Amino acid sequence: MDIESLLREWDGEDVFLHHDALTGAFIIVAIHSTRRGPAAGGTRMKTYPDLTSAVQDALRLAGGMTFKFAAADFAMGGGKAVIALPPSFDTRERTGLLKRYGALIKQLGGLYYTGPDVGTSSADMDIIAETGAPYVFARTPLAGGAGDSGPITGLGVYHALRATCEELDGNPSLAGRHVLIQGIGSVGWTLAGLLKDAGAEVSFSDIRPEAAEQGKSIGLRWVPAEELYSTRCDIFAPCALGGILNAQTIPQLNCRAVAGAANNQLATPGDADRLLARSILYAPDYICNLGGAMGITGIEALGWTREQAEARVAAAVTQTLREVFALSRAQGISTDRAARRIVERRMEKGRDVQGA
Ligand code: PPY
Repeated sequence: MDIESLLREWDGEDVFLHHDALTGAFIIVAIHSTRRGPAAGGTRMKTYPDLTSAVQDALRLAGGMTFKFAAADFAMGGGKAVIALPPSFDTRERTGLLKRYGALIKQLGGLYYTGPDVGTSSADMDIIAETGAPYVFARTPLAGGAGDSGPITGLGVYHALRATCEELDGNPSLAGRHVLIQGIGSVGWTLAGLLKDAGAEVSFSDIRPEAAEQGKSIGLRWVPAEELYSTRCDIFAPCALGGILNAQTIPQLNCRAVAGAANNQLATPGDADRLLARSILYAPDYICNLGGAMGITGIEALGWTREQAEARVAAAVTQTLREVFALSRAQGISTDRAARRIVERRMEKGRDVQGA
């Protein structure tokens, strides 16, 4: 796929492309939908094989944000930014690049609000906000923000696992269930802790060598990467990068359900049907992981306390997943398709509310 076809086929509103001549980085800001409110979504910063894959990632992630906010029934639209670093990026250039990126956000004048994603942190949000304020979520508490979005995202994913267990056999408890987590970064780590506390058996895999020791130190069982997909477990929880549910991996899966934090887990929409055909229950990713975006924006933009945010995230994830599972069961359609129908209904409602 080339950039021209990607843009022509995209169902979003706007894409901004900026070349940062000082570093050679490309910045892509994708505004998927402002129908329900200003477009919000994190900034992903990493190197990509080429500009086309960076644009493709930005477009797909932005669409996911629209779904996430609509699923949460939240008055916010979907957007996402990608900072595609050159292969030879000098990390001493990072702060300058983030400040110039902030200036770009400022220029957009509130069309797009950013936050953290893979490759960026709350400390980075502080730097971006030096020029990009006030359109930056999840700054550090010292700078007046709500801090890391990982823990509240992880809490939402935990409730997604409970709703998934409930759908499997009527019992939401995680006690005695075997969960396999792919990636124990900020979100996976929170999830692992909550699962252990609930009495689950937790295994994990992570491509970072230091993570193996970290996980084992709290009693998680290490699974080597080559055994990851075929390991027998109750729930497989992808909490790393996207595209991992595909024609190669789905036939290997040895689990009853998939529910995790990673964005864009399905490589293609058809992979949802592949899971359905194998009777593996799939909890759509953008519902499982809506806690970060909903919780942080709720605290910062709507003045929720952390306790209120946690309660609302738990309720939004649980209720939406229950609706999705019920529709999927009633109509014999994949959970992905069911979730899209439900979200589209909420999008229509958003249009009425705002009189657009
Ligand atoms: C996501 O959920 O994928 C995000 O982009 C995280 C986010 C978005 C907006 C504010 C805070 C966190």
